[in-house]
Amino acid sequence: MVDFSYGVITVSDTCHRNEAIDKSGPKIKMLLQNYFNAFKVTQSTVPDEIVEIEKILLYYSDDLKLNCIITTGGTGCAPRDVTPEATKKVIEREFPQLAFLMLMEGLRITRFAALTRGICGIRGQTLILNFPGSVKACTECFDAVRELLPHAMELIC
Ligand code: MTE
Ligand code: CU1
Repeated sequence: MVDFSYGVITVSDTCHRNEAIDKSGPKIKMLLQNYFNAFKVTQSTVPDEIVEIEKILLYYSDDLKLNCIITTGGTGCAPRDVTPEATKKVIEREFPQLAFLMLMEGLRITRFAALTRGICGIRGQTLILNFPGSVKACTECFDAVRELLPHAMELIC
């Protein structure tokens, strides 16, 4: 398998301030390592601020040129949930089918899956996916897309 590079961004005010322990970021990293033998996983935690999220997405895609970025958190409907808005600013091509697939699979498990507004898209050679913030939800989202991620990354670059 081609050696793809990944970025995992935890979007959370409390994790950024060290008031909560980030469990979802490490979980996604572990899933990437387990399923894709991913060696290159770059991780960051940023607060729920559009500018901060946008900055790290641009850095990961334009500077580090990672093949795939997965964000976790900030996708709900609370006032500070702005990850989809930040993602919308950086993507050049929308990829709503991936978000749709995650929603469809999520709905088989819980109706609460409809409470995420996460989006997916492509910037340059980087695929960007928004996952919800809980370990349960992001594991379910990963399971929904993992089979087709390598092929999608192959096509993008
Ligand atoms: N998606 C799946 N597959 N499984 C879940 O349990 N939880 C939902 C939703 N998406 C859930 C899910 C809930 S309860 C919320 S509030 C939203 O994700 C938003 O999460 P976030 O704001 O932490 O990103
Ligand atoms: Cu919720």
